[in-house]
Amino acid sequence: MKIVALAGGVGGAKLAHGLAQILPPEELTVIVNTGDDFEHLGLYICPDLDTVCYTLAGLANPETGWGRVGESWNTIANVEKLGGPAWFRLGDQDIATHLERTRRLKEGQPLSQVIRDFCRAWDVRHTVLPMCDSPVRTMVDTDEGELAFQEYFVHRRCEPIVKGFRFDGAEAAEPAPGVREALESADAIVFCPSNPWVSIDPILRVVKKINKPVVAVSPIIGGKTVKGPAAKMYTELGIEPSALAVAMHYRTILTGFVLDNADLKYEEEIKALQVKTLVTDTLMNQLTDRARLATDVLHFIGSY
Ligand code: FO1
Repeated sequence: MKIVALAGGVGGAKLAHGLAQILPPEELTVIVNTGDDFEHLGLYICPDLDTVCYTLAGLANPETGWGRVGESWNTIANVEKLGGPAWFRLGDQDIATHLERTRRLKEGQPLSQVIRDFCRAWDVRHTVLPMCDSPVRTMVDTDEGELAFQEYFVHRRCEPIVKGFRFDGAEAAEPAPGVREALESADAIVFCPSNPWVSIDPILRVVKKINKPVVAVSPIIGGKTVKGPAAKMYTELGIEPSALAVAMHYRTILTGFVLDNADLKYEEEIKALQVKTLVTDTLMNQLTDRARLATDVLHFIGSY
């Protein structure tokens, strides 16, 4: 069964990892949000791509979900000592990724090629694609004005009140090489449990249309997000955060929806949207949970 997974950061990477443990490399393509990318300390940083690649490679920091396992922080500590911007915590091993990516991009290599080469070096055998090669920047409209995504997310710790989002460059962006082909040859598309507003929406804005069955896994469990500000964003936008709100968010393209046992009460309302449902344990606290949830999702798709 050929699957394309759309993913943002940590939650998305976990399910992508689960899918990668079950599907052979030729049956899984992960398309990753690049709206969070930014330039910092002269380096080109792709947090979601790196999180997905490190996770699939078994190199991710298990505590944060982003960055590298066994990391040291000498460089950023010295940047801080010199009075530089140390609010975005770049580890020493991670900096090598940004240095080499920046060098290659400056040479004129497209991001998709850089990621393909990095995946080969890290022994990631499934295909990981950026949503596009041209820069797209997620901008967060807040009560304190418009903020670049990492400024809002990391520097301001998601404190400003969200009023909306803009994906600068998304309309004009062409999907990266391989993205359209993967979507066309897929049996189904899985929206990983990533933030609908700032992880999945930017990808959808770039790929523009999907003509395949779409199964989304809710990133909201019991009204809360496991990690990140999705629930806070729903509240600030005047929508009660819930699995139902996520299903409503995707309703025009959704064929199936996976929600947690804790949200069973929403199943009938989601079914009423003409969406098939799977109610299961969606928390991925342990490594083994990833393959378990991926198996559930694939069985659900297979039962269509
Ligand atoms: N997230 C943080 O909350 N604080 C950080 O200092 C931070 C550093 C960082 C460095 C490299 C990287 O690839 C990711 C990093 N992240 C950090 C995570 C990242 O900014 C967000 O999780 C995503 O952009 C949202 O998906």
